[in-house]
Amino acid sequence: MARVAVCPGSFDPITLGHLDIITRAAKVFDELYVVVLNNSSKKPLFSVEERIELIEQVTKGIANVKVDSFQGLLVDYAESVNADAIIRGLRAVSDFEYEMQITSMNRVLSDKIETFFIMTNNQYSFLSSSIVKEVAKYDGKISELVPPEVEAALLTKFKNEEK
Ligand code: COD
Repeated sequence: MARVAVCPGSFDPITLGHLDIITRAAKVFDELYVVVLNNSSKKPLFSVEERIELIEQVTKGIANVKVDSFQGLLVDYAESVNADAIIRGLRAVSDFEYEMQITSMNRVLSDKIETFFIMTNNQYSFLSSSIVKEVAKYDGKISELVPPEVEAALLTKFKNEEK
């Protein structure tokens, strides 16, 4: 039986830290759905369509990854694709409390899906979409933080915002 996992996030935009988690999870599961969801505590810079396009571009070399979006609860999406697992990344102790809260909530909502955590690669332990946006906004160097497609999209976004 095929093992299916969902890797959910805001991905605003996708970073090398996200891509590392996706690449590693895709080696363990037969199918991996990378899904853009709404995090009500964040105001996104990129539209859902833009985020999906960037994820598709940077994961095109990973055959078992599918990219999608969903308006609603993560567990409802996970059940709709018959997922066995939710994959989340952990960077530091500071992630733990939030991750524990959403994992516990998801378990209350559905007891069919297990959440698995993949520890960040040390190289990306400081990396977040918010930090990347902050650096890009003030013309800092982001080429070691995001794939080239994302770097280009960020440059265009902030150039257009200046106009
Ligand atoms: N290294 C390793 N992992 C990383 C790194 C890095 N450098 N950067 C990010 N990650 C991990 C994060 O820890 C996370 O696991 C994943 O990558 C995605 O990160 P983000 O920041 O893009 O996504 P979040 O945390 O904003 O996603 C939150 C959701 C959108 C999944 C959540 O809000 C949600 O499930 N929303 C739908 C509504 C719902 O179901 N709510 C009930 C549960 S609270």
